[in-house]
Amino acid sequence: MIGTRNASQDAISLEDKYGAHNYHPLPVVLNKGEGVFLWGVDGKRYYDFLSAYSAVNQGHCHPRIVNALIEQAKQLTLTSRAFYNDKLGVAEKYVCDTFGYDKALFMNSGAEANETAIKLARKWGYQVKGIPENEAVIVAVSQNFHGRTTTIISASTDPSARTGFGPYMPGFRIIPFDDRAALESALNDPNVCALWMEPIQGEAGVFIPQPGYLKAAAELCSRYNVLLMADEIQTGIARTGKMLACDHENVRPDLLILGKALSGGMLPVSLVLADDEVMLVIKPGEHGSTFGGNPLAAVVCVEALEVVKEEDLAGNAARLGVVFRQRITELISRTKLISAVRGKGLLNAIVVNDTAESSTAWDICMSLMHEGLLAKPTHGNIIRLAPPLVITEEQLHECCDIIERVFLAFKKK
Ligand code: IF1
Repeated sequence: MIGTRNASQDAISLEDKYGAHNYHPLPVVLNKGEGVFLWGVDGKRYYDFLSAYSAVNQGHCHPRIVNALIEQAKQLTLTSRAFYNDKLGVAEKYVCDTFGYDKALFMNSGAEANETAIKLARKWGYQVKGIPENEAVIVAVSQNFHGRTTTIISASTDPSARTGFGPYMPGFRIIPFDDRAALESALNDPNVCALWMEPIQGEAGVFIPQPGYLKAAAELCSRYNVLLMADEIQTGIARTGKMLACDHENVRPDLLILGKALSGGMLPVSLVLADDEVMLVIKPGEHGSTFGGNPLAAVVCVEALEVVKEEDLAGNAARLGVVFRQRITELISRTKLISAVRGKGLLNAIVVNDTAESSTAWDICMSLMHEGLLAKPTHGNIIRLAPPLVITEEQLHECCDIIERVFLAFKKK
């Protein structure tokens, strides 16, 4: 055991000495993943209740997706878009058919997909809506999270995401999330080209808007000729119990932004889907990326989505999400430490009954870790709980037993 303790400490020390300090990870060093499980270098097995921020909805190292990756990696991984390859068009057709759009633009990170959507919306605003050049406005909502680039954080209301990184990109107007009146007054500005939001706010702490808000937003966008850009990078790919969170209200965004589980956690793949009127405003040479649309990502993306469909991960997430929230609701009646549980499908959060500045949520996650379950607080006192969507009901109950044990035994510091 000494050996593995040193292995853990060595890994942590290496990152501390040679890596940027842009994260504060839980003190666990992992070296293996399979399905809902992760293993530490000491051989301890954990349930993963973060799913790499919903990038491994299909479970860690899903064999079908790994095999697709390996076979393509032996054949051809990257051509750049200077030439065609035999896999990208197949993947573009597959995602257009899957999500119901005319065209797809593959990128790599979620932030890049959001940046792509911003460029498409602005250019559509000038060329189609007739907004005067350089005056396009994109309406975003408070407590948003769309990525870490300097343009994206220009629309952020989170000081930790934006402070110290100015000057900021102009052209964003922030309105309160889940506020219909604010929507109406913002969208009737003729210079507004798009409304940009997550259907459910993940990073903010799993905030679900009032029923009908998304539908109302779509209707107002249609009335004022504004594009609805839905960032489903975290809520998409079956996480909330339907293929897309927008599906819960039958809303079809004008730009659909995907990432994370699009590759089952194998490699960065992101995507913007839109119809021709929007997508074709970008002409050859006006946008791109070295790895965007590479054949390896294209093959992995198709297999990752096939797994979601064939294993009915949305149905599993819907069904087990109800079981999870019932279990935690029962627990609330037995502890003063939880003030709420909320979520949709298997994107859930527990609100710890303490201040955001307290270390209680962190301390609880440390106890969960010792009991074999990995989760991490977001924004102080909120613990996001999002296992891979391949989890079984039996495993979910075992995890709820762990959560229950930890909360009932926990003593605040
Ligand atoms: C970090 C958060 C989650 C996202 C949504 C775009 C992106 C993300 C809705 C950007 C990425 C990740 C980024 C990672 C931690 C994680 C996160 F806490 F930061 F906000 F999930 F909630 N839209 N979220 O959730 O995609 O460029 O990362 O591929 O930056 O700390 P990316």
